[in-house]
Amino acid sequence: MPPIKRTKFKLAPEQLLEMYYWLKLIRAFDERLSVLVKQGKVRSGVYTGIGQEAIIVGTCFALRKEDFICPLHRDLGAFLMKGVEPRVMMAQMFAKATGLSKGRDSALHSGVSELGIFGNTSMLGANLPVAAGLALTYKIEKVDNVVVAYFGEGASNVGDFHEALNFAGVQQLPILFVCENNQYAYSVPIEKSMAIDDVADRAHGYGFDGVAINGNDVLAVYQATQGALARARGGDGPTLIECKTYRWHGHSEHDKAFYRSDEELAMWKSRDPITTFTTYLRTRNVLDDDKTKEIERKVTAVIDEAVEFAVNSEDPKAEDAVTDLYA
Ligand SMILES: Cc1ncc(C[n+]2csc(CCOP(=O)(O)OP(=O)(O)O)c2C)c(N)n1
Repeated sequence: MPPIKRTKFKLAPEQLLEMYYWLKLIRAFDERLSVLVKQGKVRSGVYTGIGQEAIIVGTCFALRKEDFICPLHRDLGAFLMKGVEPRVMMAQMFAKATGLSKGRDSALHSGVSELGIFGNTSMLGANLPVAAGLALTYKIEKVDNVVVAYFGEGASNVGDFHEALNFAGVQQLPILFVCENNQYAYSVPIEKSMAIDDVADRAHGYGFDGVAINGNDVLAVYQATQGALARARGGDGPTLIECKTYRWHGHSEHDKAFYRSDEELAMWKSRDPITTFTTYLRTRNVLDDDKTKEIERKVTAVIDEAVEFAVNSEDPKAEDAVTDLYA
């Protein structure tokens, strides 16, 4: 292979390839789920994040194990990057006894506290005040961990969002608010729900920085996250990073997304975060055909194994429904 050209942010070629692997794995996980749901094998609503992978990879890649994330319905990839095994995540979507919540929720609300993953609730924005509370704990305990809370641009119109940002700004909390602005809240386009262009501007009203970036550029997301994390760890409070992106599929797999045009989808597909990053890696000689094949083979093997595990796992037993309950 020709010599590797200097790459951004002092990331070693191995780290860039690791990012590439995660992008491919998360895409493949969602794509497989999309097929499985149509085959009637998935017992959960499926809200794929296809097209938005750079946000999860760029943010999670910058985290320490101790940092906490509060992911959304579209962020299964964040679970994987934080350390949930793909087979366990798949079993979760199949509502099997081997899944994270042992088949006892609708699959999208489980958390894993040992891995720093907060279980989200269905109410949009409701995770944000909880995330701020978690960040307050870090401040009180004087540890330099950070909380990363994800939300959609739709959720930024909900009261909880504003309360959480206000509190985080007043308390200078170590928290990073990551907006995955995929242009639609279900069928509602952003211009019908907001009178401003950038969700990022909302941070200024609460006394901290908000930046709007290309959410399809994994390195831009990584760079913005690194800066925000350094400020949070150093006691300089929160940051809002708005990542402009697009979801390729409907809101969920049962939504055909007739409310948007083919041209719009095609335009955003031309900005595919994986294709863009592939070009970057190839022009710098970090990635070649052999490496691509090797990574693709690995991804397929991981997903195949995950599906096999989920298919062959036991269903939950009725009598176990009352275990693990809090009094
Ligand atoms: C408070 C509240 N209102 C409405 C809903 C119904 N709902 C679920 S997802 C969704 C759209 C969310 O859009 P956004 O926050 O932009 O995230 P995205 O799904 O686009 O990633 C809506 C309206 C809800 N879950 N909670």
